[in-house]
Amino acid sequence: MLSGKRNSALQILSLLLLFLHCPASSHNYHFVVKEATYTRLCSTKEILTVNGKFPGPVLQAHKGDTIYVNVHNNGRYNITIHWHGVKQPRYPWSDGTEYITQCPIQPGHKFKQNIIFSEEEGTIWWHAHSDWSRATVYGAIIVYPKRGASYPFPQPHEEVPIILGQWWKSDVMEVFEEFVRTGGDPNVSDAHTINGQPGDLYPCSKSETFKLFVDENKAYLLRIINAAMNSILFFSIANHNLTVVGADGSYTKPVTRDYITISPGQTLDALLLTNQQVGQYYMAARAYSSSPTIAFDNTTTTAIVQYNNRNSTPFSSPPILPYLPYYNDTNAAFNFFDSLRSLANEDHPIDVPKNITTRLISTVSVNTFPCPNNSCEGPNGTRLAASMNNISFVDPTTIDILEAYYYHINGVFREGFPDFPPLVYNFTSEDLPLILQTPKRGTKVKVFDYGSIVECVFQGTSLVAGIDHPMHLHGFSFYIVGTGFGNFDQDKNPLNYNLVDPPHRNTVTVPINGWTTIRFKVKNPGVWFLHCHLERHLTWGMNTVFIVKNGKHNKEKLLPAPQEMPPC
Ligand SMILES: *[C@@H]1O[C@H](CO)[C@@H](O)[C@H](O)[C@H]1NC(C)=O
Ligand SMILES: *[C@@H]1O[C@H](CO)[C@@H](O)[C@H](O)[C@H]1NC(C)=O
Ligand SMILES: *[C@@H]1O[C@H](CO)[C@@H](O)[C@H](O)[C@H]1NC(C)=O
Ligand SMILES: *[C@@H]1O[C@H](CO)[C@@H](O)[C@H](O)[C@H]1NC(C)=O
Ligand SMILES: *[C@@H]1O[C@H](CO)[C@@H](O)[C@H](O)[C@H]1NC(C)=O
Ligand SMILES: *[C@@H]1O[C@H](CO)[C@@H](O)[C@H](O)[C@H]1NC(C)=O
Ligand SMILES: *[C@@H]1O[C@H](CO)[C@@H](O)[C@H](O)[C@H]1NC(C)=O
Ligand SMILES: *[C@@H]1O[C@H](CO)[C@@H](O)[C@H](O)[C@H]1NC(C)=O
Ligand SMILES: *[C@@H]1O[C@H](CO)[C@@H](O)[C@H](O)[C@H]1NC(C)=O
Ligand SMILES: *[C@@H]1O[C@H](CO)[C@@H](O)[C@H](O)[C@H]1NC(C)=O
Ligand SMILES: [Cu+2]
Repeated sequence: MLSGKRNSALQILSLLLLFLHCPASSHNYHFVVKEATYTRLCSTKEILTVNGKFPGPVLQAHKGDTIYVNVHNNGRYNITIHWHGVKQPRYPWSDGTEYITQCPIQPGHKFKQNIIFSEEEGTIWWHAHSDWSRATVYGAIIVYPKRGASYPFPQPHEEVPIILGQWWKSDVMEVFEEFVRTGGDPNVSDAHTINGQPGDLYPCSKSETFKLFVDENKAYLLRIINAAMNSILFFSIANHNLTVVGADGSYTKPVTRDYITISPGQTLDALLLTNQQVGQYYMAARAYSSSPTIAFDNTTTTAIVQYNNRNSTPFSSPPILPYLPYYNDTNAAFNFFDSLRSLANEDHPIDVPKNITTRLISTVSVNTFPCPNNSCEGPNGTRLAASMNNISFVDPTTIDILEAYYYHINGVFREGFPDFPPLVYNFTSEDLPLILQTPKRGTKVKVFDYGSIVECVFQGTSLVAGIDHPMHLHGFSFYIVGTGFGNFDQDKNPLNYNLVDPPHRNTVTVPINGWTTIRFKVKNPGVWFLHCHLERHLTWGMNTVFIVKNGKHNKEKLLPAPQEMPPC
């Protein structure tokens, strides 16, 4: 009798525990896009939000789930919402890229999106994908292991999204319109943010600084997202290391560092062990910016890790600032990126392509167009631009590329994005002739057969100003098999590729005046955007589109279009 009672009590307890460990995940969300009033840096303004929240709501799912988000546009701007890192197998219809996979959701309209998870597990995120609205329209997506499965690391005591962002005092839509109109550089932001807050080092920000309250000697899983528009960031916590266990929704071998580097579009899962003296410690982030000629936001955002203090005596000294690499420390930035490896164990096997069928080399360049009477605000009165293989991408305006492809509407895009730079020159030379700076405009896509095994080399150039480029591919994660400075050498560099445990990511940072090689299998039919995740470069045209044709079998074909897509 007694033992029976104890058993059922234990059962209830373990059920409770299971319930606590299995966070509630709904399958239906409502996103109401609308303006809301926020005060930062001593001034108040309207920003675009989802459900009035900034950062926006957290989506939670388990590996392989499908969830539904009904997006209502109650704001003043056209909008689309993209699920960054979600592969959406055979269903680009919900990828949410303006004029690539859908026409925008116009004010007063709505659009229901299916978020189809497959292999991704860990932290990814969602954000707006129309003009510069993603500056404030973003939030975390947490993908837990399949029900009943556990993390490939000890269960953390708590999990906390840490979303890094960028804040302009003026209306960010005006910053966007202004630099598009003048052809110059966009105004630099006034602050970086952690979970929407600039932190103690900025005026009028102290009382709202984000605080993470922790118990001693516990493990916290930080789900770190770089949602900034134009800043690659260094991030660290005073007196504490971070053990990275995942990147871009794939597990990594644990790597313990005293700082991390994270580019816009990237995510990292990192364990924080609270093994220091009870006290307050700053976490901080600031920009990595390698180009001596490009203006950037050189300010530091902070939040506070505060140990729960049983004696409740106030902390005597102010928190100390952590070590962060110097803003132009390229070695520090890439030393971190290059330290990441796929977990690649029995439970999380990887499959690095070895037998390549399709090779692609693309330059990624900043460019200029001439301007009448040199009246633009780019260098020497030009208009700034950007390109891949010398094509500056132009969005369609009458219909998106996916619908044009699916319904065979001519004249919207053209095939034939070049497999190779149209001109071979010393890509990273200090002084290149000005004639090379002017690209062509076009809406050119690259078409792949289903099942192609692709290797793609991104080659940075020093045209106008060399800089690092976080390249993001929709619909896939890829293996980063090699990277280096200078010009890619087709004979030598492949000999050093990592085909054993390369990191599996959706956004790769191409080093300043350097190159990166990615590999992936093309088994996701659809229309998938490829672009630099520095927002100004995206606006300037450092983009292209991969169209993946249907395979032979039914399971290899695009799913039918939803009944209603937003009209153009
Ligand atoms: C951008 O900066 C310039 C120079 O400081 C200023 O005149 C302009 O008003 C700014 N634009 C916006 C949209 O804030
Ligand atoms: C952080 O890592 C370094 C190198 O791995 C180690 O020397 C140091 O003791 C660690 N610090 C803490 C606080 O764990
Ligand atoms: C950025 O700030 C650091 C100190 O925080 C300073 O040493 C450096 O000169 C600044 N760099 C630029 C380009 O403003
Ligand atoms: C970084 O900038 C400083 C000046 O702020 C300069 O002295 C140093 O050479 C630069 N380092 C690199 C690697 O460019
Ligand atoms: C490599 O791919 C080619 C073309 O698809 C195929 O003929 C060949 O058998 C493959 N080799 C291996 C080792 O898989
Ligand atoms: C360029 O300048 C000339 C002479 O000042 C002027 O007549 C012409 O209208 C200008 N063109 C444009 C496009 O502004
Ligand atoms: C601007 O013009 C000068 C003189 O012709 C030239 O040396 C410089 O490279 C030009 N800069 C750009 C970015 O075009
Ligand atoms: C290319 O330019 C770089 C940087 O100026 C230089 O070091 C290198 O020697 C050049 N390579 C060739 C093949 O000219
Ligand atoms: C890009 O194309 C334009 C137009 O054909 C040409 O003038 C320019 O030199 C090309 N630049 C490169 C880097 O290929
Ligand atoms: C909003 O989208 C519609 C449909 O594509 C387009 O006609 C309109 O110009 C867009 N508005 C703005 C401000 O971009
Ligand atoms: Cu870029």
